[in-house]
Amino acid sequence: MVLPNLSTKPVATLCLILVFGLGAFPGIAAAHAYPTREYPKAKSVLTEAPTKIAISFDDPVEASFARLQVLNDMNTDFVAAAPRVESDRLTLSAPLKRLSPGSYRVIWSVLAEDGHRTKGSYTFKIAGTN
Ligand SMILES: [Cu+2]
Repeated sequence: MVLPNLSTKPVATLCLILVFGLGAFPGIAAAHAYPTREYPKAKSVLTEAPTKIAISFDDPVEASFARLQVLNDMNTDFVAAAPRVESDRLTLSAPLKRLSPGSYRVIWSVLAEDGHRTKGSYTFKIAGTN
């Protein structure tokens, strides 16, 4: 017989650390959503401007509580419409306005189905003369 031992699972441990760290009630923390894939990729240098941004997570995310920004160095947001969750329920995406060569910072925040919010940011570049 195999008894489940949550304390040996990194995800569950992380979840508990975050729950206690934020002072939230200690519930059963099952499924924080963390990114598994990003487009454009973090720290990538693109030769053509992407027309959309997409981040996939390891657990389903709620569209209505998702936030997504793509900021240039003047803090102008180039996300063209409210982000939506694709049919896989894991991928958050949004169309982008026309991006010029330069550096961009992606800032995201999502609510997983276990009610826990995760957030993060990363940068990418578009090569070219600017
Ligand atoms: Cu969680």
